[in-house]
Amino acid sequence: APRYPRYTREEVGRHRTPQDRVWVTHGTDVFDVTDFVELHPGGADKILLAAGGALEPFWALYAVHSQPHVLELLREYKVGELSPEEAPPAAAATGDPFAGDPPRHPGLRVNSQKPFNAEPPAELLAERFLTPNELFFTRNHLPVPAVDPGSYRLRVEGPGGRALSLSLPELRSRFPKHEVTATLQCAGNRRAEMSQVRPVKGLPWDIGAISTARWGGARLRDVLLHAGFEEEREGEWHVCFEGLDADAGGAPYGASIPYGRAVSPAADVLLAYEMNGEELPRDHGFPVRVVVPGVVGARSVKWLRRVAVSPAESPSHWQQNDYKGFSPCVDWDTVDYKTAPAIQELPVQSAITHPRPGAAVPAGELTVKGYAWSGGGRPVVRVDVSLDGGRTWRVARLAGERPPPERAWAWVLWELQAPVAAGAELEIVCKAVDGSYNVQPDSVAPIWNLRGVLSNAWHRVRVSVRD
Ligand code: HEM
Ligand code: MTE
Ligand code: MO
Repeated sequence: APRYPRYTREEVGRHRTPQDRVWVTHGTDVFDVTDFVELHPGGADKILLAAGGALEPFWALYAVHSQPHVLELLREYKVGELSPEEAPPAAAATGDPFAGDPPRHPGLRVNSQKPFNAEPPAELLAERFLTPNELFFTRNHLPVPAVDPGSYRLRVEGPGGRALSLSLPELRSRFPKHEVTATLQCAGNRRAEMSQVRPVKGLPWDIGAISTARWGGARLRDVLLHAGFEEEREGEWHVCFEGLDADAGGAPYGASIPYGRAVSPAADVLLAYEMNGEELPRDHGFPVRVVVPGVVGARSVKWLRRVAVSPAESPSHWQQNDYKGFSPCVDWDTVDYKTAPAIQELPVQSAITHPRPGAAVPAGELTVKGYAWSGGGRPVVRVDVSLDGGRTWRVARLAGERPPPERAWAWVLWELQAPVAAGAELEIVCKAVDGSYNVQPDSVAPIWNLRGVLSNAWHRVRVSVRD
């Protein structure tokens, strides 16, 4: 007879809170770590992210756990083993266009499974300057295409240049590898706050539809110049991108950027094949994606199949009829997408990642943490934090080095320490200022829009201080 009771993964999954007991698995062992949660050196909030499931995907992000004393400690909490019949889940039913999607990190907060849309939990979002690939937010409109890197070709074409068809080895060897650290943000980041004012159409992103990576690839500029396109062109020109993901009618995901940005050496636009030193993960565009620093995520087309120079913007739905901003007075009966420009550079943004709304924080020294970023390469020059709803302010400490002027493509992480008294109710607020002295609006209602994009009002988090 086994020394320990046997459990299924489903049974383990019912233990996710201290009330229901906190269970985790490691290998085939099951642990009840409820009594360790408050003792965890990395914090109770982090350990709870793994509650009800496997520790390995989280420990893979924090090497501090690969020490013998951590496993020894864990062993004390063993309560069972996984049933031997616990096989990996059966392959998804055929006919499901999403059946070929890649596996994902269990820590992601999923806003939609099919297509897959997910954000890192706020507890991990700004822990590191570079977001680990497994936690980088994912915004897919369609199933993830399965691309054979051997037969992959990138087509480049349009009037004024030679047509190219580049294999992956050609893209890697013919053009110098250029590396850029850039933040991508979805136009819908923080949409959930906008829906609280009035319902909007779209995924209810919290504050995590933003992430930062070090991207490596060929400069789009180098590829265009190699194809013979001139640096200066008369008239209006755009560079259109198409993905290998297509809707039921065969229309690919597409977007475009102005020609000037595409060829500018200062704009750092990449055809990226690397993300944080690894090959691009499937969810983020394997084998090649566009990265347009300082510009809304929607233009950084993944699974890139075609680059076309054109006198018109991309005809794609996502360029023409989505990702545009409107007045709060415009509704679904009156909206005319032709009247608004496509979003390119994004406005200044910031959010509080710690503490979380509704938290009860200990009295004494409170640490408030968050991120701030602005579009167009504008640096964040200051982040103001208030603990009393915006009546009084302090200046947060910005972490990291000063970015090159006009090329501040990456977010800054910031922190503020302040004493807080037992029993107090705090409304923590943050707002950032960029290099053009652009500021965030103080409230959501005046920037409300029917698609819930460009949501960048002061971020407000209410917490209480424990007695
Ligand atoms: C640190 C145990 C789950 C994040 C530690 C340390 C131990 C530990 C013993 C201190 C290691 C040292 O400094 O030598 C455990 C156990 C877990 C667990 C037994 C599960 C039962 C998690 C999870 C996360 C996490 C799920 C993240 C999502 C961290 C972090 C630290 C840490 C960030 C470093 C804290 C610091 O040095 O400031 N953990 N951990 N842990 N853990 Fe965990
Ligand atoms: N490219 C393709 N081919 N298909 C897509 O659905 N989504 C876009 C953009 N590129 C998308 C795409 C949107 S709206 C965003 S915000 C970013 O990819 C997200 O990139 P990520 O999933 O790597 O975070
Ligand atoms: Mo997006």
